[in-house]
Amino acid sequence: MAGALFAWAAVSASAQISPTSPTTSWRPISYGPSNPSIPDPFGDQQTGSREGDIIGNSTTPSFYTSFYNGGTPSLTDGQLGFRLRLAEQQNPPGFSGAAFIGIDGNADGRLDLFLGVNNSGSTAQIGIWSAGPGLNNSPSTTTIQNVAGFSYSEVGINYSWTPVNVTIDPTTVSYDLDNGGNPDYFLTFVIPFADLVSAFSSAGIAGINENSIFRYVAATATQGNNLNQDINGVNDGINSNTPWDPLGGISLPITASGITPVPEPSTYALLMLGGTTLWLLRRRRK
Ligand SMILES: [Ca+2]
Ligand SMILES: [Ca+2]
Ligand SMILES: [Ca+2]
Ligand SMILES: [Ca+2]
Repeated sequence: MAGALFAWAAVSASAQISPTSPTTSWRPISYGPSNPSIPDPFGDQQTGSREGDIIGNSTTPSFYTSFYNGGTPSLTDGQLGFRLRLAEQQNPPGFSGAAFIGIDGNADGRLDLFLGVNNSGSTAQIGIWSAGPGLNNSPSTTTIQNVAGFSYSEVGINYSWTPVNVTIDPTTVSYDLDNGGNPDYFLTFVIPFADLVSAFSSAGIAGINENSIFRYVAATATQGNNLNQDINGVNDGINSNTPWDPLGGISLPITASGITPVPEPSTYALLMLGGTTLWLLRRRRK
């Protein structure tokens, strides 16, 4: 697979990630050939305020990643960051909900771990949570452990809640994409990559490194143990039992370091077709 990778100009790989750095040093995470910029409609959050409404359209990404390789030959150190575009800030100031990035790290369609921010309880934290006992292959089967395996205080070097302006998003065409009358906000967080590798190992997935191929689900929540607010790439769908892939709620494969793998087109088409066919067969049998 490594030979099939093409090098992406990794603008952010050589410097520590700054949570307030401009979007030009972040990579949009793609959900499909027709959705290169990961749109998500505004106003489709199922509960809670518009502070948890993920927004993006065909020219303005809703979801970004950034990777720093640690400046060493090791493939398991450095930092991994994520950024979501949300519709607005509501009182009180600061991000008051939760946001999770679910990762399928072994290509079986099931989310294995969740990275994210949980400001919904008494202690605001960035964390890595194990998946719970559910199937974790669709919104309605997703479960998240209550207690984080790794947690971090939110400080300037790993967290930012910043209104969208010309400094942080120099290329945007609108600072208020949802036309709600209030500036959009970026929620950005960064975790040590070695802790993610360790969490995967604890989840029974060994050998994860910066070249491992992930697929991401991004969602907001009003509480820490499920995805009950807004799923990126999907209009509504919070209670759906449609698997992530046919639902459109999971990214295309991307390495931890932010490179898009290029599989043999025929292989990839077969994989996609296989997953969808299985799902259709299963539905028909009900
Ligand atoms: Ca939305
Ligand atoms: Ca998995
Ligand atoms: Ca807005
Ligand atoms: Ca959505």
